[in-house]
Amino acid sequence: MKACFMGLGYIGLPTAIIAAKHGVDVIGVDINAKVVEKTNQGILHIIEPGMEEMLQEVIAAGKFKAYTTPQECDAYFMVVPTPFKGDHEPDVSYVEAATRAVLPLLKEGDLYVIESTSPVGTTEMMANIIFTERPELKDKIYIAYCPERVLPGNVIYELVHNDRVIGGMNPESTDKAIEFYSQFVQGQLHKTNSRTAEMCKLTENSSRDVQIAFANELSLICDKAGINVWELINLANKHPRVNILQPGCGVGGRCIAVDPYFITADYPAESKIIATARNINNYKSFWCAEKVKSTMLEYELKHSRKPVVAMMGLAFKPNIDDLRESPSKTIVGKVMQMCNNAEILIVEPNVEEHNTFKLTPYQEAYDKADIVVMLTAHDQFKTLPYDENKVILDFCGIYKK
Ligand code: SAJ
Repeated sequence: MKACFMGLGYIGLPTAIIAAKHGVDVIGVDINAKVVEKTNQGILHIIEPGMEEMLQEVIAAGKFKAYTTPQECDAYFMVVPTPFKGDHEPDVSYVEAATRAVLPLLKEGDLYVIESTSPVGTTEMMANIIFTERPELKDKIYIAYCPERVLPGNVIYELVHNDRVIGGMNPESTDKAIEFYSQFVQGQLHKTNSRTAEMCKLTENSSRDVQIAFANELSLICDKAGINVWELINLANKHPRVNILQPGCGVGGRCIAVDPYFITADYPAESKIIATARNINNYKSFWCAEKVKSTMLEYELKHSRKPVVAMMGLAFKPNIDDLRESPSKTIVGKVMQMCNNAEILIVEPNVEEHNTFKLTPYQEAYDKADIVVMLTAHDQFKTLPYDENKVILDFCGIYKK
């Protein structure tokens, strides 16, 4: 079987490489010519441990080649971004463009799969486009939705070992897609229909967002009540049926802070908790920035001089260098705007240079600072002893009990 992956990003490229590694003849397609060129040279344009070696292996074995346009294959996978436009309305135009690009190549017996996170009904919508343009293919090709659910940084393991949900437009399509994925997935492949599979992906990330919002709400209550939220959650989680997540300075990344909007945009009247959770998690970043501001003012009043402030961590979660959609970055931006000439030291030990922020090594920043703001729980920060002489705003539980 020859497979064509449309989109060589954080998910498309690793999936294409792993399929090739398991014996599938793979064509990788990206509209960005630089990405295609780099990929064919064996250079990984994303950060993913172990993946570059595997890319070089599958290129050398003649199992993988990247192009800027799709080539004729037996199976086509849409793994392109689904961002949002306007007021958090999902934008499926990339999925549609990728679908239209493979349309002329489709033939009887082919498999067409969408992996991109998509609003409910997208697979049906694309099937409609396919059959309108190519009516002779009606009931002659297999169409399914199969969302990815891997954690960046652990993709090689998770792509192979995680269970997957596969929803076809009909049972034959589900079976055909399962046949393909079972070539490299060792986790269980669960059968359903396309709408349920689409909703399942949105549900997974919304569930996490709602649970994080609960923890963030607790952190606001505890701040007012004079309770250590980390100790509280730790104690509450001793109950055998309670499992509260950790508060932080907001929710970042491309998935958890985005996917819930795919539900709220289409079902606004019904998705009250999901919408409120989004608002709470967004509000938490705003609250953190305000807290830094008021702490700086208090310091200035007390000491008659402006404090030196260390902002610790720009990445959207611990121990990664990914700053996309990072709440810490937003908070740092807000604090810089309102800092009133105070010295702000910005720290991100996983990044060498940043185009907007001047970075300071973490130990130096910590030593110099009067106010230390812990934004991302990087391991390096956990080595810094709690200094009673500094004001420490620990938004991510570096010093949790
Ligand atoms: N966060 C908290 N408190 C917590 C856990 C996380 O504030 O207790 C914050 C993090 O700091 C970060 C954000 O949430 O800002 C998201 O981090 P994450 O590790 O929860 O998720 P992602 O975005 O790296 O990956 C998620 C995963 N989804 C789930 O765990 C349900 C991953 O499996 C998905 O494949 C991915 O989204 C995706 O592509 O959808």
